[in-house]
Amino acid sequence: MTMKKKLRFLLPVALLLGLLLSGCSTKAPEYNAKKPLGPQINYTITGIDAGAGIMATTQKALTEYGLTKDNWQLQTSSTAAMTSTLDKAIRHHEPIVITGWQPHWMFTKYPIKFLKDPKHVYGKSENIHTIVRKGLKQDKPEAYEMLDRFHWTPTEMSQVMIQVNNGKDPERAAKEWIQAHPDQVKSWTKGIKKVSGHPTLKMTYVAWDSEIASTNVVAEVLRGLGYKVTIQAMEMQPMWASIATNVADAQVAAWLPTTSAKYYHDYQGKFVDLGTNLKGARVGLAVPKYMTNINSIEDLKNNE
Ligand code: PBE
Repeated sequence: MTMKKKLRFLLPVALLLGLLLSGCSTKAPEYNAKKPLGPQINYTITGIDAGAGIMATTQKALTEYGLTKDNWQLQTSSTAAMTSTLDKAIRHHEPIVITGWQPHWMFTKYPIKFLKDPKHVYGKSENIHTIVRKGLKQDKPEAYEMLDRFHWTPTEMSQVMIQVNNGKDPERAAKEWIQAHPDQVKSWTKGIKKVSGHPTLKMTYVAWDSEIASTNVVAEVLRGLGYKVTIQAMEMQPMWASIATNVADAQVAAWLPTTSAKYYHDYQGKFVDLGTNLKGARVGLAVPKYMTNINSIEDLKNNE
């Protein structure tokens, strides 16, 4: 084939391919503040894993704000799937409503805002608690003392989370954070005797970014005290059960008083609550800031 002939053949093929491809990319329309929001997103809130407290609370919010009447629904997925859907929506300026919480890097990485919750369905304020098994104080007093003292700020937790989100191994990220914050770590361990013989200590957690960060930091500090610490990721219900049945020693993943309320009550009396390890967490619904006319959960309603 001559060059000319080749072109005569290839050009229509390329054109056809181009047409086909552009037809395939079903680009959703950009957010339109002048139109009702519901139909633009099929009345769907993008959620995370079914076991998360935020999912149960969001179901409750749908009922309490009268959104189920409009057929609003909550889609189950995972944190990773939700943040990648959010990423895509933001790149294309599309409307989206997600289940959001802080501390989390989604609020640093993306221009998003919490929706006001005038009925306080998600609670007024949320803290993270440390929960240990009964008898830990007698069996492993040094570990108990450290766990009791452990506390940090949302900013500090975010420092570890960002590193892990950037691809760093969580144990490495925890070690580096500990090295960079010797005074903070000293306040959790000062005066506690190192234990001998490498006694084991088991922590359980749910693999949310916040809990990956806190659990790894606490595990590393306890290793520094001489414990042979294992950490095991699981769903929320087995995590609470593991402490209640003495299979595990501690977890630092109890978002309270609202998000983990169900398990806190189900297992009441079968664990020891060591109180807050992080103050000022927040849970709710969130949208991109370019959705300027949507500022409260109430705004999802009645806007047709
Ligand atoms: N979260 C993060 C969890 C707790 C930690 C808000 C996704 C939840 O149970 O919903």
